[in-house]
Amino acid sequence: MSESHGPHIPKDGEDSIFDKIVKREIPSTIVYEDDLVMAFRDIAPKAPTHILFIPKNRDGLTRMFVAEERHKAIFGHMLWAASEIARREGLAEGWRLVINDGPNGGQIVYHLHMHILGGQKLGDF
Ligand code: IU
Repeated sequence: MSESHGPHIPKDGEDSIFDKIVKREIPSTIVYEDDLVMAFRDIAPKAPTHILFIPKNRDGLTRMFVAEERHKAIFGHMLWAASEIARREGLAEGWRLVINDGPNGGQIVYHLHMHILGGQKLGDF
């Protein structure tokens, strides 16, 4: 990470950090990929299993708050992908799906993504 602090907000027409991961310009440990989504291990894991997954085509989805009608299908697909990734990771004991949205939600990277957290009993919040 070049700038580890502060939000990573791609400018119009520029790649986000996660776009660069999709293009394999930044290395990552990919755990799942299909036509629409890519999942990879978080570089600073907050649980034994910590996976991020993203729409490969950001299509304006910097954050959940700006979602439009046309994004309904990708949200449905991402929830299905979450269940598939959880099964592949052996998270039968339970896990958590998290979306941090906007400054108060603690969002750092402005390319919509979901976190899968598991591998231990997770704390209350
Ligand atoms: P957030 O939901 O925007 O707060 O989460 C961003 C996550 O992306 C955070 O857990 C980082 O550790 C993670 N991450 C990463 O895995 N690889 C990167 O190059 C960058 C952030 I920048």
